[in-house]
Amino acid sequence: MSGNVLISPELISRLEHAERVGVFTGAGMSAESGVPTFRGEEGIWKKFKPEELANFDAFMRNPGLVWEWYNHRKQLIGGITPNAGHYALAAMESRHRLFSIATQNIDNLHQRAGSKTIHELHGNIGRNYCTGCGTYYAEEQLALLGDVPKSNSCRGLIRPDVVWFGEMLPAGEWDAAVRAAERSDIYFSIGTSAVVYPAASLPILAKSAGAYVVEINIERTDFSRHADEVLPGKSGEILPHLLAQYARPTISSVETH
Ligand code: BJW
Repeated sequence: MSGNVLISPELISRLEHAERVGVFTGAGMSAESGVPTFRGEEGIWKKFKPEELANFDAFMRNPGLVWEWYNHRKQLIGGITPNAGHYALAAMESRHRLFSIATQNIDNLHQRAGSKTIHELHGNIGRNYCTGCGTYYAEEQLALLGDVPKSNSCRGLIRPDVVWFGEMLPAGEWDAAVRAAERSDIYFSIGTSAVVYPAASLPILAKSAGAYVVEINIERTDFSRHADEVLPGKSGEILPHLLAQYARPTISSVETH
């Protein structure tokens, strides 16, 4: 329970004075909204094989299977809403001069909760593009193109705009996330097992650049021992509790890192 989590007076005081706050989120952030995480007993990778679903070669070998999986997840994500943790982060944004979220999640829930500065490291399940000509296709257009959609112009396979294993992260989003990590006074690592690179290097980067780094997770992770403070528990409970603990006037225009 969040009520039992000890948030240090140091963290509260730091938040009250922090100009630059960076946040890094993973699947656990959306777990309380009903999005399954990847690892752990109930994780996606217990039921499905990443090597069959989350890399480009697998997609080219069996696009129907990969699309079936993404359509299932699109449907699931379409039927859920952001949780109290997403809303707390959105509210925190207006309290600090520089505030940004680097998310590994593709579910759009930070956007839907009202967060403005978001760096999507692993793409977004709501976008799709052609592997041949690069044309982007909206969801409504995709619905008209069948189970294995192909581009109208070049007949190339259309794929979800997500980052699979072995693929580079979008350069602009990555560079912005690195900049934010390097410039933060406080950096949060929330709901991620911190095992997938290069994303998992962000909290380490923030720490080496001098940030006070806080982890929020229901379990200990590879990163826990590097954190200045670990808040054990659910992000949907801890973040609203944290927000209620510190007072800072809201700032009408927030700059990005
Ligand atoms: C809660 C909670 C609650 C639960 N509250 N907490 C060998 C060969 C090839 C590549 C590699 C290799 N070795 C290393 C690599 C690199 C590879 C990598 O890191 N692999 C490791 C797994 C070994 N990385 C890549 O390939 C990346 N690209 C890259 O490196 O490019 C350079 C390169 C180019 C060419 C060749 C090689 C390198 C790309 C990584 C892309 C990851 N893609 C996915 C799928 C995205 C699309 C989709 O969703 O369909 O991204 S995989 C999956 O893992 C997804 C996630 O974003 C990512 C991270 O997972 P996350 O978010 O941390 O989730 P979980 O489930 O792991 O953790 C959830 C946490 O929440 C847990 O800790 C819970 O305790 C906690 N929790 N409820 C708080 N309520």
